[in-house]
Amino acid sequence: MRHLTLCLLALLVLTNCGRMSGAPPPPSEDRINAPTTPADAPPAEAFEANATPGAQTITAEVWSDNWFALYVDETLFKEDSVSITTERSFNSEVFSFAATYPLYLNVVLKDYIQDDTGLEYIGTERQQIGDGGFIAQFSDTATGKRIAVTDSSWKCIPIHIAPLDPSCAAEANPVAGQGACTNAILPEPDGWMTQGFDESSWQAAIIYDARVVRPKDGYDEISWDPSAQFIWGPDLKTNNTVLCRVTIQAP
Ligand SMILES: [Ca+2]
Repeated sequence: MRHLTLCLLALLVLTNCGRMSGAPPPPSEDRINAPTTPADAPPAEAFEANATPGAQTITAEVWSDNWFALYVDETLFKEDSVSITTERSFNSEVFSFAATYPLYLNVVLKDYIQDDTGLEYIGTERQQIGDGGFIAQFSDTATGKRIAVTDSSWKCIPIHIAPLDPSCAAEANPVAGQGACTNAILPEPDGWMTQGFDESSWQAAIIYDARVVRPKDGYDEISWDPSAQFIWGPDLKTNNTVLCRVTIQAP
Protein backbone atom coordinates (compact mmCIF):
# COMPACT_ATOMS: atom_id res chain seq x y z
CA MET A 1 0.00 0.00 0.00
CA ARG A 2 2.81 2.34 0.91
CA HIS A 3 4.46 1.63 -2.39
CA LEU A 4 1.22 2.28 -4.20
CA THR A 5 0.85 5.61 -2.47
CA LEU A 6 4.39 6.59 -3.32
CA CYS A 7 3.83 5.39 -6.83
CA LEU A 8 0.78 7.56 -7.21
CA LEU A 9 2.72 10.53 -5.87
CA ALA A 10 5.43 9.95 -8.40
CA LEU A 11 2.79 9.50 -11.08
CA LEU A 12 1.76 13.09 -10.62
CA VAL A 13 5.06 14.30 -11.92
CA LEU A 14 6.27 11.42 -13.99
CA THR A 15 3.21 10.01 -15.71
CA ASN A 16 5.22 6.86 -16.04
CA CYS A 17 4.77 4.89 -12.88
CA GLY A 18 5.15 1.53 -14.47
CA ARG A 19 8.88 1.87 -14.49
CA MET A 20 9.01 2.00 -10.70
CA SER A 21 7.90 -1.50 -9.90
CA GLY A 22 9.70 -4.37 -11.46
CA ALA A 23 11.57 -1.85 -13.52
CA PRO A 24 15.18 -2.32 -14.44
CA PRO A 25 17.61 -1.13 -11.80
CA PRO A 26 18.46 2.55 -11.76
CA PRO A 27 21.28 3.57 -14.00
CA SER A 28 24.65 3.13 -12.44
CA GLU A 29 26.69 6.09 -11.33
CA ASP A 30 28.81 5.48 -14.38
CA ARG A 31 25.83 6.02 -16.61
CA ILE A 32 24.57 9.04 -14.71
CA ASN A 33 27.96 10.65 -14.74
CA ALA A 34 29.05 9.47 -18.13
CA PRO A 35 30.47 12.24 -20.28
CA THR A 36 27.89 13.24 -22.83
CA THR A 37 30.37 14.56 -25.32
CA PRO A 38 32.90 12.64 -27.33
CA ALA A 39 36.41 13.04 -26.05
CA ASP A 40 37.50 14.48 -29.37
CA ALA A 41 34.71 17.08 -29.56
CA PRO A 42 36.10 20.57 -30.16
CA PRO A 43 35.65 23.09 -27.35
CA ALA A 44 32.71 25.46 -27.63
CA GLU A 45 35.07 28.29 -28.49
CA ALA A 46 35.91 26.46 -31.70
CA PHE A 47 32.41 27.05 -33.00
CA GLU A 48 32.97 30.41 -34.63
CA ALA A 49 29.94 32.30 -35.80
CA ASN A 50 31.43 32.85 -39.22
CA ALA A 51 31.81 29.11 -39.70
CA THR A 52 28.06 28.72 -40.10
CA PRO A 53 26.16 31.01 -42.46
CA GLY A 54 23.54 32.99 -40.57
CA ALA A 55 24.86 31.96 -37.17
CA GLN A 56 24.92 34.41 -34.29
CA THR A 57 27.38 34.33 -31.45
CA ILE A 58 25.52 34.03 -28.17
CA THR A 59 26.96 34.75 -24.75
CA ALA A 60 25.61 32.58 -21.96
CA GLU A 61 25.91 33.29 -18.24
CA VAL A 62 24.93 30.43 -15.98
CA TRP A 63 24.85 29.48 -12.31
CA SER A 64 23.81 26.01 -11.29
CA ASP A 65 23.42 24.02 -8.09
CA ASN A 66 25.12 21.78 -8.83
CA TRP A 67 25.73 20.88 -12.49
CA PHE A 68 24.42 21.59 -15.96
CA ALA A 69 25.01 20.68 -19.58
CA LEU A 70 23.76 22.99 -22.33
CA TYR A 71 22.82 21.74 -25.76
CA VAL A 72 21.57 23.58 -28.81
CA ASP A 73 19.51 20.99 -30.57
CA GLU A 74 21.48 17.86 -29.83
CA THR A 75 24.89 19.53 -29.94
CA LEU A 76 26.59 19.86 -26.58
CA PHE A 77 28.07 23.33 -26.19
CA LYS A 78 28.93 23.49 -22.53
CA GLU A 79 29.24 21.21 -19.57
CA ASP A 80 29.71 22.60 -16.08
CA SER A 81 33.46 22.72 -15.55
CA VAL A 82 33.10 21.28 -12.05
CA SER A 83 32.17 17.60 -12.06
CA ILE A 84 28.81 16.48 -10.67
CA THR A 85 30.78 14.09 -8.47
CA THR A 86 32.06 17.14 -6.55
CA GLU A 87 29.96 17.41 -3.40
CA ARG A 88 29.95 21.19 -3.22
CA SER A 89 30.32 22.51 -6.74
CA PHE A 90 29.10 26.07 -6.77
CA ASN A 91 30.42 28.09 -9.67
CA SER A 92 29.20 30.34 -12.43
CA GLU A 93 30.06 29.87 -16.08
CA VAL A 94 30.32 32.49 -18.81
CA PHE A 95 30.82 31.20 -22.34
CA SER A 96 29.80 31.80 -25.91
CA PHE A 97 28.61 29.67 -28.76
CA ALA A 98 27.40 30.16 -32.30
CA ALA A 99 23.98 29.06 -33.41
CA THR A 100 21.19 29.96 -35.80
CA TYR A 101 17.65 31.06 -34.89
CA PRO A 102 15.36 29.71 -33.75
CA LEU A 103 17.51 28.45 -30.88
CA TYR A 104 16.48 25.13 -29.42
CA LEU A 105 18.09 25.34 -25.99
CA ASN A 106 18.19 22.17 -23.92
CA VAL A 107 19.72 21.73 -20.49
CA VAL A 108 20.40 18.71 -18.32
CA LEU A 109 20.42 19.82 -14.68
CA LYS A 110 21.71 17.72 -11.81
CA ASP A 111 21.72 18.27 -8.10
CA TYR A 112 24.58 16.51 -6.34
CA ILE A 113 23.53 13.20 -4.78
CA GLN A 114 25.72 10.69 -3.07
CA ASP A 115 23.73 7.77 -4.44
CA ASP A 116 20.24 6.91 -5.63
CA THR A 117 18.77 7.58 -2.20
CA GLY A 118 18.98 11.20 -3.32
CA LEU A 119 20.82 12.03 -0.10
CA GLU A 120 24.14 13.66 0.59
CA TYR A 121 26.47 13.59 3.61
CA ILE A 122 25.18 10.07 4.27
CA GLY A 123 26.10 8.74 7.69
CA THR A 124 27.00 12.14 9.09
CA GLU A 125 25.04 14.58 11.19
CA ARG A 126 24.49 16.59 8.01
CA GLN A 127 22.73 13.76 6.16
CA GLN A 128 20.10 15.50 4.07
CA ILE A 129 18.28 15.53 0.75
CA GLY A 130 19.95 18.65 -0.60
CA ASP A 131 18.48 20.95 -3.21
CA GLY A 132 19.14 22.24 -6.71
CA GLY A 133 18.56 25.41 -8.74
CA PHE A 134 19.51 26.80 -12.14
CA ILE A 135 19.58 30.31 -13.54
CA ALA A 136 20.85 31.47 -16.92
CA GLN A 137 20.75 34.44 -19.24
CA PHE A 138 21.70 34.67 -22.89
CA SER A 139 22.63 37.68 -24.99
CA ASP A 140 23.71 38.51 -28.52
CA THR A 141 27.45 38.85 -28.18
CA ALA A 142 27.73 41.49 -30.90
CA THR A 143 24.97 43.81 -29.66
CA GLY A 144 24.72 42.86 -25.99
CA LYS A 145 20.96 42.53 -26.44
CA ARG A 146 19.33 40.04 -24.07
CA ILE A 147 17.73 37.24 -26.04
CA ALA A 148 16.69 34.74 -23.37
CA VAL A 149 16.54 34.14 -19.63
CA THR A 150 15.42 31.22 -17.53
CA ASP A 151 11.76 31.69 -16.63
CA SER A 152 8.45 29.86 -16.72
CA SER A 153 8.49 29.74 -20.53
CA TRP A 154 10.94 26.84 -20.23
CA LYS A 155 9.44 23.35 -20.07
CA CYS A 156 10.92 20.82 -17.66
CA ILE A 157 10.60 17.23 -16.52
CA PRO A 158 12.34 15.55 -13.56
CA ILE A 159 13.82 12.17 -14.45
CA HIS A 160 15.57 11.32 -11.17
CA ILE A 161 13.37 11.71 -8.11
CA ALA A 162 14.71 10.51 -4.78
CA PRO A 163 13.79 9.92 -2.12
CA LEU A 164 10.04 9.62 -2.68
CA ASP A 165 9.53 9.90 1.09
CA PRO A 166 11.52 12.70 2.73
CA SER A 167 11.76 10.69 5.95
CA CYS A 168 14.51 8.73 4.14
CA ALA A 169 16.83 11.54 5.24
CA ALA A 170 16.29 10.54 8.87
CA GLU A 171 17.12 6.88 8.38
CA ALA A 172 20.20 5.53 10.12
CA ASN A 173 21.05 3.32 7.18
CA PRO A 174 19.34 4.67 4.07
CA VAL A 175 19.25 2.22 1.18
CA ALA A 176 18.31 3.38 -2.29
CA GLY A 177 15.09 1.85 -3.51
CA GLN A 178 14.01 0.57 -0.11
CA GLY A 179 11.26 1.86 2.18
CA ALA A 180 11.23 5.62 2.46
CA CYS A 181 14.24 5.71 0.16
CA THR A 182 12.25 4.41 -2.81
CA ASN A 183 13.04 6.43 -5.92
CA ALA A 184 11.79 7.06 -9.41
CA ILE A 185 14.47 7.08 -12.08
CA LEU A 186 13.69 7.38 -15.76
CA PRO A 187 15.85 7.47 -18.87
CA GLU A 188 15.98 10.67 -20.90
CA PRO A 189 13.05 10.58 -23.32
CA ASP A 190 14.12 9.69 -26.85
CA GLY A 191 14.65 12.74 -28.99
CA TRP A 192 13.77 15.25 -26.27
CA MET A 193 16.33 17.75 -27.55
CA THR A 194 14.97 17.83 -31.06
CA GLN A 195 12.72 20.44 -32.57
CA GLY A 196 9.82 18.10 -33.22
CA PHE A 197 9.69 16.51 -29.76
CA ASP A 198 6.21 16.47 -28.21
CA GLU A 199 6.67 18.30 -24.91
CA SER A 200 2.94 18.46 -24.11
CA SER A 201 3.41 16.25 -21.05
CA TRP A 202 6.18 18.49 -19.69
CA GLN A 203 5.41 21.15 -17.13
CA ALA A 204 6.34 24.79 -17.17
CA ALA A 205 9.54 25.32 -15.25
CA ILE A 206 8.89 26.04 -11.59
CA ILE A 207 10.29 29.37 -10.45
CA TYR A 208 12.15 29.55 -7.15
CA ASP A 209 13.06 32.61 -5.18
CA ALA A 210 16.78 33.23 -4.71
CA ARG A 211 16.16 33.19 -0.96
CA VAL A 212 15.05 29.58 -1.31
CA VAL A 213 17.89 28.48 -3.60
CA ARG A 214 20.47 30.44 -1.59
CA PRO A 215 22.98 30.71 -4.44
CA LYS A 216 26.59 30.48 -3.43
CA ASP A 217 30.01 30.91 -4.98
CA GLY A 218 30.07 32.53 -8.39
CA TYR A 219 26.50 33.80 -8.37
CA ASP A 220 27.45 37.36 -7.40
CA GLU A 221 30.05 37.52 -10.17
CA ILE A 222 27.29 37.90 -12.74
CA SER A 223 25.07 40.94 -13.21
CA TRP A 224 21.71 39.22 -13.46
CA ASP A 225 18.87 40.50 -15.57
CA PRO A 226 15.92 41.06 -13.20
CA SER A 227 13.83 38.82 -15.45
CA ALA A 228 16.19 35.85 -15.07
CA GLN A 229 14.78 33.45 -12.50
CA PHE A 230 15.82 30.26 -10.80
CA ILE A 231 14.11 27.27 -12.37
CA TRP A 232 13.84 23.58 -11.44
CA GLY A 233 11.29 20.79 -11.36
CA PRO A 234 8.30 20.85 -9.00
CA ASP A 235 10.40 19.77 -6.00
CA LEU A 236 13.67 21.60 -5.46
CA LYS A 237 14.95 18.88 -3.13
CA THR A 238 13.84 15.51 -4.44
CA ASN A 239 14.10 16.29 -8.16
CA ASN A 240 17.75 15.41 -8.64
CA THR A 241 17.99 15.37 -12.41
CA VAL A 242 15.79 17.71 -14.41
CA LEU A 243 15.60 18.21 -18.17
CA CYS A 244 14.49 21.62 -19.46
CA ARG A 245 14.03 23.03 -22.94
CA VAL A 246 12.99 26.28 -24.57
CA THR A 247 12.79 27.65 -28.09
CA ILE A 248 14.11 31.16 -28.69
CA GLN A 249 12.94 32.93 -31.83
CA ALA A 250 15.05 35.51 -33.63
CA PRO A 251 14.71 38.87 -31.85
CA1 LIG B 1 22.73 20.77 -4.34
